Amino acid sequence: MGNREDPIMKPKNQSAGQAEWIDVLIIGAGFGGLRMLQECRELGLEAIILDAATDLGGTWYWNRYPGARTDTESWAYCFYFSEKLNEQYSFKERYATWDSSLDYLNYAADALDMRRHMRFERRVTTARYINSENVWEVQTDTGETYRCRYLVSASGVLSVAYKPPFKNSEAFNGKVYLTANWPKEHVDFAGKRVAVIGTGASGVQVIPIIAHEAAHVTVFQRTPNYVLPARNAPVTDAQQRAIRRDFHQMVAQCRKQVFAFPMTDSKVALKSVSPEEQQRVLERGWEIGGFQFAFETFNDILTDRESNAVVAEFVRKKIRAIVKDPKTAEMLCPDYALFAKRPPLGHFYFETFNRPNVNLVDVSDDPIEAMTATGLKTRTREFGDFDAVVYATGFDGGTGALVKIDVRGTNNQSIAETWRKSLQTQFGICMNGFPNFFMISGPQAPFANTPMIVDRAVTWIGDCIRHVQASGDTVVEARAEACENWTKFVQTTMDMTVLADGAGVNSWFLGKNIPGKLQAPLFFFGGANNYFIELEKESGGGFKGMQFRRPTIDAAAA
Ligand code: NA7
Repeated sequence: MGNREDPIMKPKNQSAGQAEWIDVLIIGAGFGGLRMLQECRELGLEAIILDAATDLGGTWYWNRYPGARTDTESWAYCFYFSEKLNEQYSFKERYATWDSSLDYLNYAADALDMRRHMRFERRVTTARYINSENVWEVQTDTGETYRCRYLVSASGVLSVAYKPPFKNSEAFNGKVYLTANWPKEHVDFAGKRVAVIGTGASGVQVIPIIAHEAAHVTVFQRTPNYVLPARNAPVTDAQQRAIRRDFHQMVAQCRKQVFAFPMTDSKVALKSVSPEEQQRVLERGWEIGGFQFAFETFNDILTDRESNAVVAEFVRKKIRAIVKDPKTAEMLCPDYALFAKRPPLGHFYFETFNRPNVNLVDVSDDPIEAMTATGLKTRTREFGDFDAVVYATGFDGGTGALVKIDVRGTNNQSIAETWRKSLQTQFGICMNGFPNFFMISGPQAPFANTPMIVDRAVTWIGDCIRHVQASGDTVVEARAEACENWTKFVQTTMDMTVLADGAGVNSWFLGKNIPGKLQAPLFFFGGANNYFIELEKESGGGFKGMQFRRPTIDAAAA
């Protein structure tokens, strides 16, 4: 048996170069990184977090554009491991703004005294696994080298912004903003003529806010979205008391829900009720707002195309009823299945197109090709006179952040090269050929309420490390067969839903939004609840999908 008192035997040559030894090196100071830090404490391991930003926050550090907020209820967008932590915190609104989310993360980091384990303004550039020593050697853009036993990536699902490479992009004389990398200073749009490119969740949030301030906003839309009404509201004192009282029920509810939201999935199939009842239930869901519209109404919206079509038409009717100009309304109506793309939550999004200072340009058949000194050109038209262009054009999701780091495994193979050929993981957490390396919300994990996915994944990682320590081995790696099986399961479960239709509408769930990217399901959509069950089966069953061993002594290095 291994040494349980001192689980990590530090390599003897830790002084090699100027490398600093740490048991666990975590990349990223967002929800995932902080949750992992907490787990390391429970494991008795020394950990540090490295982050490129000047402070913690991850997504909420970078996406500080006006209107940015969560699409999950704030009281369920939290750390779940400590009831006490949340008892002392007051959630302000149903959906937390970016700065409220940052406030919560800062509050948690301070309350748990985590800050001293974080180092900022360091971007991890390379990470190499050294077989003979069973260590990861990690380098940063500041020239630091670290050596660690476990490398954990909490680098984010949507952290590498995508900016389309329009021709002459330097030609524009006005200001250029990216929602995913918004300036810290206030941006004043008063009296300005603004172009917004992109109508995904970020565009949908930023457009109504800019429209209130700017002289004019031109929205360039490639694909319309099913924007569901968020129905945001302040959290009242009575609600706050109920949130505290019902914390454990809320956690249990999230664990059972398909997207880990604090709601209860409907047990009724749309097809099983009359058309009148369908409309009545959908109307109620629309009034409640949020993702309750999709999950608390009927249980076959994601899996039955005919049921989905009824709900899609219901939303289109709402769009036509809200938007006064019939031509604009038609442009805003999606014609694909609801959920084939990630439906955003809106805060008076469709209403914004009734404002006299907002117009919509459809670029679906006439793509934007180039920037000009005053604006942009599509294939057939030119749009000028802009003071600012806002790119809300999405992310290289799922794999983007890790591909940017030169991560190399047992045979010096890089993650980027591996994923260019094929994406295979065990639960989106670990991979064959990359020992002692874990991803929090990596590709093929569910895309759902992030803090809950993070919480379950980190619990699993913690259990896996405990298993290593108890076994006396020091190397843990996913078995190739387990990764193949998980990949098949990810594909099969996706094919059972309308999300597979995303292939036809540039869905970033499938990597379709990034030219040249491997096209494969980047997320598990077989239900967050089922994912949690799979994780528990694997850890409870002794980690059969993982290989535990001693380090391989490589002849060249010996
Ligand atoms: P999304 O959802 O990927 O949205 C990006 C938007 O940008 C989307 O409307 C794209 O159109 C549009 N886009 C991208 N490239 C172009 C070009 N070349 N021309 C015109 N329009 C373009 O990213 P978000 O940041 O909004 O949201 C991502 C997630 O972050 C979100 O779901 C939340 O979970 C948080 P397309 O639809 O591809 O035709």
